[in-house]
Amino acid sequence: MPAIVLVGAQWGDEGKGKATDLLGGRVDYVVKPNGGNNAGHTVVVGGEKYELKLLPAGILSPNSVPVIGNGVVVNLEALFEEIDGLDRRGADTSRLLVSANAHLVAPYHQVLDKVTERFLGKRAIGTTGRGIGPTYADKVARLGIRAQDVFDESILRQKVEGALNQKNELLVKVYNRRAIGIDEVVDYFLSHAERLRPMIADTALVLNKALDEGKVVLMEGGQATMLDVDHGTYPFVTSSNPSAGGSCVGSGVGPTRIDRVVGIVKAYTTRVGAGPFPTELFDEWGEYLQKQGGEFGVNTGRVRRCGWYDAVLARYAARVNGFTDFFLTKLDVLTGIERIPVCVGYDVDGVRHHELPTSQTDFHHAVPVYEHFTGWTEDISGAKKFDDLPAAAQDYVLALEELSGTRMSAIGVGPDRDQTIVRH
Ligand code: 2SA
Ligand code: GDP
Ligand code: MG
Repeated sequence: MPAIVLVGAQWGDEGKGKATDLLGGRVDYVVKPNGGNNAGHTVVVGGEKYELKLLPAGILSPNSVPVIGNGVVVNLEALFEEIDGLDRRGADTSRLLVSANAHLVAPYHQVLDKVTERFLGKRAIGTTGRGIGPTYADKVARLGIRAQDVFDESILRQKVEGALNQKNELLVKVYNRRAIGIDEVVDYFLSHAERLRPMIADTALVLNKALDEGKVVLMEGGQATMLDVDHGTYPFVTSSNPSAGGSCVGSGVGPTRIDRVVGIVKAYTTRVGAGPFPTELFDEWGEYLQKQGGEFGVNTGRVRRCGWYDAVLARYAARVNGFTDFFLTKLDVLTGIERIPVCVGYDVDGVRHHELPTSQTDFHHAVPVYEHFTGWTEDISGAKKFDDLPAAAQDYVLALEELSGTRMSAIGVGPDRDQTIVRH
């Protein structure tokens, strides 16, 4: 039986949380394969709003087992805080599994994230400040601390010492900060070990066995394609691989087991943090989308930059992820706009581009070429079927489908779980 992958097609906050939650009722395992508590997923169930950061949105589906995969970086304090918050609201978090191989965010990673950003000045990435980049950097440099390490004090101490030798050099000599003591870090990890112990599993084994038994596994990518460290707008990216391939690496589920890859795409575009964004709006329309769409970071509260739908970007995402279909979200936010622009190409210094420019410098200078579509004024938030949408809204969706090159199988018309049109 199949594994399904959900991937953000733009710069994040497309509504992946809602999409997971919607599919979660029909799946047995929901896995988070990448990212950490930099993510922010809002799920609205029966008018009740949940904001998830580190946990997969599938934690709200009572019939599925939520899994934190090996590709995730886990901040233990944030994990337990989030679990406590959900427990207080009556959600059942007892099924959660955490990969023994997931890397842990250490207190020094957060310090480094913040000082590095400050030192970058104008070139800052605009990270969430959660220590995500430095934790992944240590993983690749083989200086990381994994979840399983907190159960062996002597190994833990050796690893912390190794990491701190390097970090303290940097903190003290380059950043003029105080050195961090080994004991304080070791004690921090040990203080969380017993609570973590029952959650730890060989999650790749669990997931592959489940697939063998015909169960359905959903992989919920964090962040998005354009924030992918390989396929995004480097260096203005996160430090993991949110694209579909990253789901395999971050979960231990091989590509041959996946039979559906859904791209979550917003009916317009947003971005948090720095970096190129060709369709960004600096006029009253940007403010309009920001207000109507409630575009604030779930995690940091930052105002999201807003712009029109970029079909070149959507096509790029469809290509690098191999999307089988798109889930189009927030169509309702466009209600009331007379003529809706959609970017169909870029002009870079007089040269027309139909695909993303190879050079990042060109992408920085890309001026969008727009086609305009007739808008609608009818309230669409109660639409249940595609035919319930006004003709102009149907045409807009069909045009996006055509321009983006992939079928739009579901359409979001409001934040609630039920406000979704599924096209058969
Ligand atoms: P980091 O912290 O190292 O991952 O930051 C690197 C870049 O990745 C962006 N990024 C995000 N963009 C959108 N949404 C994210 N999650 C939160 C949300 C964001 C928030 O869902 O609202 O609350 O601000 C997210 N996480 C990382 C980040 O902005 C940097 O550009
Ligand atoms: P994620 O990071 O991709 O999970 O997305 P976020 O939760 O950060 O941001 C998406 C926001 O859009 C959340 O506030 C959702 O409740 C909301 N949302 C999702 N789908 C829809 C939709 O179809 N219409 C409207 N109006 N809001 C939606
Ligand atoms: Mg988000």
